[in-house]
Amino acid sequence: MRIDILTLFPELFKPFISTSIMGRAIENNLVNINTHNIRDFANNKHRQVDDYPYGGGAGMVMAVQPLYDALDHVIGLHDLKPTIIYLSPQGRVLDQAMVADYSRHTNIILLCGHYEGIDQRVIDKYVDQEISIGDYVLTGGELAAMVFVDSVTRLIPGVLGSSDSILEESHTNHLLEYPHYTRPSNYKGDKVPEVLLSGNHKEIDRWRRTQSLKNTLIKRPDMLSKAELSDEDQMLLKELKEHK
Ligand code: 4H7
Repeated sequence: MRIDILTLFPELFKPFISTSIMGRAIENNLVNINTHNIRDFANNKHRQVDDYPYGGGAGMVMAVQPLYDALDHVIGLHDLKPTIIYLSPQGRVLDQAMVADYSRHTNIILLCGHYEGIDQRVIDKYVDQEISIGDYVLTGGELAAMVFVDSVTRLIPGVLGSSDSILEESHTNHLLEYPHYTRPSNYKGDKVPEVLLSGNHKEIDRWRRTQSLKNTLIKRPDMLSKAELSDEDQMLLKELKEHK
C-alpha cells in the first residue's frame, strides 16, 4: 500500500512512522508512507498557503494554488488511481468496517486541513472521500490522518505478528473484549480469576465469552445489535439482563 500525506506539518509524522510496528511494516515493504509539505508548492514569494475567506468572517482558508499543485504532483507519483481522502469533522465517521475496506486499497492520498479548512473547489475537484475520526474538533487533520494510517495499515496481511488475531478483536466481532490478566496470580492478595488457572480451555472460553457479553451489555449496549450471537450467547445475555 502506498500512502502519501499532504500536510503543513510533515515533521509531526516522523516519530509515528518510525515506531516498531509501522517501522517494520515499512522495512518489509508492506507499506510505503510519504509526507509532502504543502508549503513547498506555494508559488508566492512568502510561501503563503492561506488567505482571507470570500464573504468575510473569522479565520483563514487554505488556498487553491498550493493544493492543486501539491495534489497534481502527488497523484503523478502513483501508478494506479489513488483514493484521495480529506480528514474533516464533516466526513463520514470512521468505523472498523470502513477501516477493513481501506486496508484492501493499494493507493491512498491523505489531505490534512488547517485554519478553517480548505477552499471548497479542492474538495469538489479532487477529494473522493471525506472522513472524520469522531465527533470532536482537532486543530488540524494530522492526528486524524495518523489514526487512519494506524488503524488501516495494521490490517494489511503481515503487518501484525501471527499471535494477534484480528478476527477475535473487539469491534471486528462487535463485542468488547474480556478482561486480561498476567503473572503473578496473586499480587498482595489481589487474585486472578481461578478459572484462568484451571487449564480447562472449554471453561476458559465460556468464561471469556460471558465476560465479553457482560462488558458489552454494561458499557456499549448499542453494539449488541450488530454482534453475531449464538443461542447460548442469547441465553447468557437474558440471564445477565435479569440479574441487573
Ligand atoms: C478540515 C476542515 C478532523 C480539517 C476543518 C479534522 C476534526 C477532525 C480541519 C478543520 C479536524 C475529525 C480546522 C475545523 C480547525 C475546526 C477549529 C482540522 N478536526 N478544522 N477548526 N473529527 N480539524 O476527524
